[in-house]
Amino acid sequence: MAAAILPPLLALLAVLGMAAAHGGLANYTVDGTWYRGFDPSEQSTEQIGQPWMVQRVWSTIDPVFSVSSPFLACNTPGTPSPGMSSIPIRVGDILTAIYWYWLHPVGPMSVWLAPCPTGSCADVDVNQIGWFKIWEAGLLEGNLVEGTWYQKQFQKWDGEPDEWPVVIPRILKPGMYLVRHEILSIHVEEKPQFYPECAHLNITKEDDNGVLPPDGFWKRFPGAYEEDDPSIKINIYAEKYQNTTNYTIPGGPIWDQ
Ligand SMILES: [Cu+2]
Repeated sequence: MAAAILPPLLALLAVLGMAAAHGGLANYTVDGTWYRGFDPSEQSTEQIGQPWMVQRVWSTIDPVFSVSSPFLACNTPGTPSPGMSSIPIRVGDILTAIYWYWLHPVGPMSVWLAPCPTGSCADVDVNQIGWFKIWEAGLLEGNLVEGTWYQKQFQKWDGEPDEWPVVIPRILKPGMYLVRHEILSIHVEEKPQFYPECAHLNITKEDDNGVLPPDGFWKRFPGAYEEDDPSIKINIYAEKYQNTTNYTIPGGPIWDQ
């Protein structure tokens, strides 16, 4: 019975902006293989330095609130774990991000890639590299408050993992990349919550004919977002939004080749 009662209660708390619990990206899967991410609730000494680690370190489940924070890139601190590995994946494959009991219902989600310039992501400063967006989803139907966002739709609440699948672009140049998953939750009035996590990818391709996006798709974190963007600093409960059924996802266009 408890399990049946808990989800609506948490959903209600989330809508009221009172929920203390946040979260993040726990695991990745590719073609049935699971990769473990960092877990802020576990001892960091048992995770940092482990060869199986594929995700950058994030020490708190709390959101990033500022578009100018250096931690907007890959959470706090977003540093690499020494000796960490990368997720092997081919262009055209599906990378699935796994969350457990994601709680917030409102706001857009996006996935970004950044090529690691030296051929290794180990020493990359996530604030200094160029990122491009390969996927996004926002409001699917209805109005901003009561409508269905992808952020709500991907939640399961039955013990099954919340799955967020994204295809690696088929024409992408192979190489070492950082992947950045971001959930932006906007259920609190004019107080956006960013939940970014990053992992290392080793993207392969049968030939070397891949490309990178042209100018106009490249962004920095911080830098990709404006503080006063009406899609970010927003009060979704305002009367003017009562009948609004469209929402512009911030961060510019996706490169969806
Ligand atoms: Cu939260």
